[in-house]
Parts: sequence; structure tokens; C-alpha cells
Amino acid sequence: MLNNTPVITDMKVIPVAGYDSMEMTLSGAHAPYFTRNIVILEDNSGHTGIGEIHGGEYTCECLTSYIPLVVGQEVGKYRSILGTIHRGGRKAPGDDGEGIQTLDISKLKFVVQAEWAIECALLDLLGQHLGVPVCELLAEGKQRSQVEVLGYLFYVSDKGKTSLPYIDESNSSDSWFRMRRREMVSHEQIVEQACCLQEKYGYRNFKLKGGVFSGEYEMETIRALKKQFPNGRINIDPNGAWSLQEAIGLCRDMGHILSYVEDPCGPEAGFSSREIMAEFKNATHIPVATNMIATNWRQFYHAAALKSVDIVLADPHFWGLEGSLRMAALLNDWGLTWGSHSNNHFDITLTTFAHVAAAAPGSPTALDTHWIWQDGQNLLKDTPAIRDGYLEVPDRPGLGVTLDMEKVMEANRLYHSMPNHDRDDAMAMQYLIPGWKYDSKKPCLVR
Ligand code: GKR
Ligand code: MG
Repeated sequence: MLNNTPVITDMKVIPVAGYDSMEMTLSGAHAPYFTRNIVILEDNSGHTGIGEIHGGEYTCECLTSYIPLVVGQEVGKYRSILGTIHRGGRKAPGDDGEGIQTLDISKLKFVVQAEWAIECALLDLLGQHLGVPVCELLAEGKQRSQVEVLGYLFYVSDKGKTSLPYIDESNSSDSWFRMRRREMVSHEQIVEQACCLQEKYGYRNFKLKGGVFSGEYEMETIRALKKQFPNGRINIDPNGAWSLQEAIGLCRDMGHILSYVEDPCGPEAGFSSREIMAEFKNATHIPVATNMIATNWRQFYHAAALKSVDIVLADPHFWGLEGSLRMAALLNDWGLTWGSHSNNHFDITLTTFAHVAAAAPGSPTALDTHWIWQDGQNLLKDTPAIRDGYLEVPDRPGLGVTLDMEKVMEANRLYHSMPNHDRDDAMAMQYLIPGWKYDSKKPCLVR
């Protein structure tokens, strides 16, 4: 007679919201709030498993529709549970399969796979049942007890130019918390941002979110950062805003400054980003990273065949925890590099990143995380810390963290107070440039 693993007795999907700064990107300006969906599973041994994924109605509806496929199932059969969800998957209305190679934010929901929040929660339960941390259940098991993360720098607009309810932290006793809510657009202000982050979290490596000003201006910021951090690895991500010729011109002489460039150009002249980025690499020999042109295995096949990228930022919210690590193993075997992309998130995702990166074979590149922009709005009682530029990997069974239900319900109330739940970066941008419309080829302040 087989000993059964615990049975899932309940699954809750709780949409939540948190506060954000007016960070700018190619897609516009971040709104005052960002949204996420939290999955909470209970099993009949008394354990709770949790997962977090992107917000918005579509992802929330997908998750809710999966509840009957999860409740009543055995935790040990988590792969079959996820397999059933996949087999039942149908093509969502509006999904043209284009993915996010032009950073069209309305398509992000099709690249994000809601069920990975369930995978995370199931692994949390299984880890607790077996008495091991989640990273021990993944890939080749735990490779490291802390994972490197980078300081994610953003140009931030003046929220005073809007009538939107952005959070104000000017009275905070924490210098980073005070800084992150104010305008930062000059080279000096971005260097100050990086110095403040180094002071608080110990970062040595940084990524600048580009696609805001002209490419020349943003490269000036990059040069200023390198001057301040001569030993730091400095990257830029314009989200494909530059044309191929422009990207080559901007990057050709930056090989000694940029450790990699992320999605420098996008589709043009009938060629996909995979083809265009291969041409960029041939012309500049600068390592190229992506979270836009390889977001599923079919896209990755073409990117690999064309040698379009050196670094795949395989976000577990796009690829799944196990899928992201399949990618890590493959890249490592091929002499390429794994990392992870991020969007705004709470600390459950932060913990997920820690476990996935802890299990990644080889030498991952420092992970992206937006969490520093949300630090302090935690949904956990024991958020993993970032110190000396490294995120700690919890060493307790499962994810090794404890949900703070009061905070979750507070974030849920904030969510329900919002008129819209889908990300819309054009709305805040229109306060800066009346009638502003997204253009995948124009930095957001260049109109
Ligand atoms: O948070 O606005 C943002 C980012 O620009 C995000 O939308 C991107 O998906 O950070 C991401 C990236 O690396 O492309
Ligand atoms: Mg990117």
C-alpha cells in the first residue's frame, strides 16, 4: 500500500496591489499602483503553500478557473496537476502569438503563465512535506545559499506633474525610501540613485532601464555610472527602442563599459527581433541579453539557431520554476548564461527568485528585481534580505517563509479600491505629454 502525500484541501486566489513610483520606460510611466495575484494552497497535513504572479483580470480569471483542477489532488502529483492545466489550455482571445518583442504591455498577460504561481505553491507544500527547501527539489538541487541581484535603476518622473495618488515617502527615515519617490532624470541623479542603493543593499552591479530619453543621453548616463563604479558591471535595457543602425552606433564603442546590452533593438523591415539582434551581435560583439525575444521554447529555438542572444533572462513567471531551470541547464551546457527578468513584485516573488536562482547550474548573471521599489510593503513576516548585493536563500522547508495574512488582505483592499486592475503605462504618461501614445520605436519622452 502506497503512503499518499498530503491532499490539497483549499486554493485561494487573492488579487493584491501595492504602491509604485512614477518610473519611466518605453511603455510610458508606471501608475501609482501595481497589481499581482497571490495563490494560497492548504493541504490536509496543515501546511500552507504560496505563489505570486502578475496582476490583472485575465491572470486572475485563469487562476480561478484552475481551482477545480487543483483542490482534492495529491501534492506529490504536482507535475500531473500542472500537466492537466496545460492540456486544458486554450488560445486566449487577442493572443496573436507575437509575444512581447515590441514590449506591448497589453500582451504581457499572454507571456505570463498563471499556473506557475500554482507550481510555486505546490513546490512550497511538497518541500514542507519532505522537510527540504524548494531549491533542493529543482534542477540539480541547491547550488548556492545566496544569489546575486543587480540594482535596477530607473529614470523617475516628477509625480507632482500629475494629479494621481502616488505615494509620498518624503518623511521616511530611510534615505532610499525618500529618494525613490522623487524625480530622477539627470545623469547625476541616476548616479545618486545607484550610490544610495549601494549603501542600502550593497549592490555593485547595475542595470539602467532605457527607452526614456534619446539613446545618446542614456549612454551618457551609462558612462557616468561606469565612472562612479569602475569595477561594476553596468547594463542598459531600452526594450528594443533603438533601430538596428542606431543600436550599432550607440553600442559599438561601449564594449569596455557595458557588460551586456538587453534587447537593444526590435523587429524592423519585416525581420523579427531574433534576426535583427543576431545582426546587432555580429556588428558589435557585445553580449546581448533578452526577456523579450525568447519567452517560450519555440521562440528560443529560433533565437538559438540564429545566435541572437548570449543571456536569456528566463523569468519563472513566464517559463515556470522547472522550465526556467531547464533553460539554465541548457544555457550552461552550451556556454551561454542564465538570468531572470522581473516586473514590479512583492516578496513572495522575491523568495521564488531566490530558490530558482539557488538551483541554477553554472554562473548565473546577477538577477533583475524591481522589489527595491516596493521594499517595506511586504506580504511576508520574514522577507529574505538583500545584503552586499546578494539575496539570501531561505533554508527552511518549502519556500521557507511565512505569509502575513493581515498585509495580504490590506493589499487586497487596495486592489479593490482601484478603478482598473490592468497595467496601463500610457495613463500617467499623458500627464507629461498630452495625447501620448505608445510607439515601440520611440523612447517615451521623445515625441
Ligand atoms: O517595469 O516597466 C518595467 C519594465 O520595463 C518591464 O516592463 C520590463 O518587462 O523590466 C522589464 C524588462 O526587463 O524588459
Ligand atoms: Mg528587459
